[in-house]
Amino acid sequence: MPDGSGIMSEESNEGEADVELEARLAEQEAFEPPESFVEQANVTDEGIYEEFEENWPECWEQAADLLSWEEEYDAVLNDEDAPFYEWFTDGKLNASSNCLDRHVENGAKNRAAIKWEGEMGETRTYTYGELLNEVEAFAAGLRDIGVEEDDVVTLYLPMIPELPIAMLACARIGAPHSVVFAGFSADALAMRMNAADSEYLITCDGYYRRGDALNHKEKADKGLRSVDQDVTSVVVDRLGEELTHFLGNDARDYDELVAEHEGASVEPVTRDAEDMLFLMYTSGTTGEPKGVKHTTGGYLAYTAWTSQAVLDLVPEDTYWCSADIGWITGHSYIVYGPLALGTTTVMYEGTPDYPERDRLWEIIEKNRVDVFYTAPTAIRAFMKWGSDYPEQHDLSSLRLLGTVGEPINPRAWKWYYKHIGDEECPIVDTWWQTETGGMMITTLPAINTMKPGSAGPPLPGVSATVVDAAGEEIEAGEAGYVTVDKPWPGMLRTLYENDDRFIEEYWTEYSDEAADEWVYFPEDGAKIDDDGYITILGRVDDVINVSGHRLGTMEIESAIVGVSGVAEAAVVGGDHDVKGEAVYAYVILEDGQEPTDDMRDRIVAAVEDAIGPIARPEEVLFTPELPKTRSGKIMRRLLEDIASGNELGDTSTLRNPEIVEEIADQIDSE
Ligand code: 6R9
Repeated sequence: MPDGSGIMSEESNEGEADVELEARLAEQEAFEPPESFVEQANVTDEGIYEEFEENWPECWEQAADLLSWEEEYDAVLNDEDAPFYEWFTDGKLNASSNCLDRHVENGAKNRAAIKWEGEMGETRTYTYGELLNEVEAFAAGLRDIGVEEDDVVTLYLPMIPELPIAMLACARIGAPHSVVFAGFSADALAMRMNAADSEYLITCDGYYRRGDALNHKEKADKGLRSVDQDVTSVVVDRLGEELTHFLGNDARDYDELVAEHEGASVEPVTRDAEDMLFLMYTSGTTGEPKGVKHTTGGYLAYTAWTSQAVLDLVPEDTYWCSADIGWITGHSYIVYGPLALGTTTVMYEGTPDYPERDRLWEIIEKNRVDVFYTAPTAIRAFMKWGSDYPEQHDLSSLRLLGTVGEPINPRAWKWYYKHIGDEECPIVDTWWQTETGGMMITTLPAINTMKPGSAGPPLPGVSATVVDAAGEEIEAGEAGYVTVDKPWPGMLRTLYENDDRFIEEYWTEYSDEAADEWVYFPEDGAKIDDDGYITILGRVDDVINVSGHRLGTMEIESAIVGVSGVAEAAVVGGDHDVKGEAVYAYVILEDGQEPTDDMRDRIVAAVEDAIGPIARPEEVLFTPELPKTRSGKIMRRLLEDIASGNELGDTSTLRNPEIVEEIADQIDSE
């Protein structure tokens, strides 16, 4: 398993101030929540841990109470058919009305809901009133093109306001959305649309990346050619003159559709708490991405509650999560959690270094952002660029910082704490997954001591522990596996139309079916200390985490073996000082094939076509053989060590030990 404990090689061009910081902070292993923060925090009573434990599962009524229910639920939890748990059973609500209508009715009509920053400097602000109007108009438009309750609508959109608008419009009419990250390839789009039998696609002509206009529509059209069912699409005109806005046969223009339904009043459809809110495809051990199903009541209650307890959000806050809405972090903590609380949420279209490397700090200063949530990979990049960039800006509006997506090494944590938070903002290092819906392991910012590199204790009401291979709790300091032995409201309910795989993937390893004891296995390695703080060590399955993005090695391997001339491939993650992990591809060619640059280019292109540029291999290494055990299993651990430049472990159990040195030499010589 990759070592997330922070022992990564880091070069940096930091100046003298950082040398000082180094000296002062390097030794410090624990940080107390700053007094100024504690005084105003949402959750300050440490009794909450005991209270939730004693009162479980009723404690989760606190989360449900943050929502407006059309009909009260009968029971907090129904575990009769575990692990197919149900939360807030028979409760009725609508997610879009919880994120919009009730705030408008409660006097927040003119408060900003979304503040959007385009990469090229444009801005758009939607008040809660305006957002509701556009959501209603688009919801009417969706009905117009034929969308009915329970139809899955695929949203293949970049970071433009139409994405959350489309999500909320879907939620309004009870049509689950399936957002496909805009950076994914045409093939990845087609695979997800086919898997979800989705007959509707909302996409756009293009968008900006580092000042260049990218043609997104071409990719969407290419994907559609591989979709089995007939699809009706709506296309957002993002680029205007920059790109001619072709509409295919069935495609409708977003602006026209919204204009036609301007002023429409669309009653939010009453949804059962357990009705599907959305699907999100994520990588797993096998080649086929998993369609994680989230439902309306538990998910929305959980994201609202964690936004309040962990991100400390109040309606008056301007809050910014720099993730992409195409991933779960954006769903839960750009859209649903913050909007359910009536907060102002900031959205940024572009990259952190465009036009300059201070873009994020400029956005924070300009919008007076109170709470900022980002990924360790971004922090490591900022650290490399140096503290001059944040120093050019007034970041004093910040009250709380957060990280998510991968382990954060203590040096990056301390840099964030000092240079962005000015030692006055607590940092929450939040561990969770697409499947968990919301945060699971993190400190509560006004209550717990922070220990850089360690996410912290499980949240109140979350029963996570670290166990050994046999499921026994491990000693402090030893490495084991994270498990969760009680359900929680934000959990996935199943994998789309695949209950068997749901059980197999998450509930087999540590559960005792005969005893009806169900333990969720997230496939992460971890350590625990004497205070119950959990340090996540990284995935223990064939998933690699590149810049906080989950990629399945099998998906990448199957793209590579599809290249003509390739016989076999093994893909692993190797340590990378900014991305956390990077993709390393070990490739065996067919007899007579040469390891040329052209072959390497074709391999890289195949991976980009199958998944997208995020999966692009850092290195393609040609080898005559792969290290295999006597029983013929590829020793991935060794390939990871070679990629990471680690000392190589025991090779004596290999059938072909000599190959290891041969591959390692190849890396050294590059
Ligand atoms: C929210 C999200 C989930 C995987 C997860 C773990 C890693 C997430 C982390 C973390 C260490 C943290 N991960 N947060 N590792 N510390 N604070 O990222 O969901 O894309 O499904 O990835 O990310 O390995 O299993 P997802």
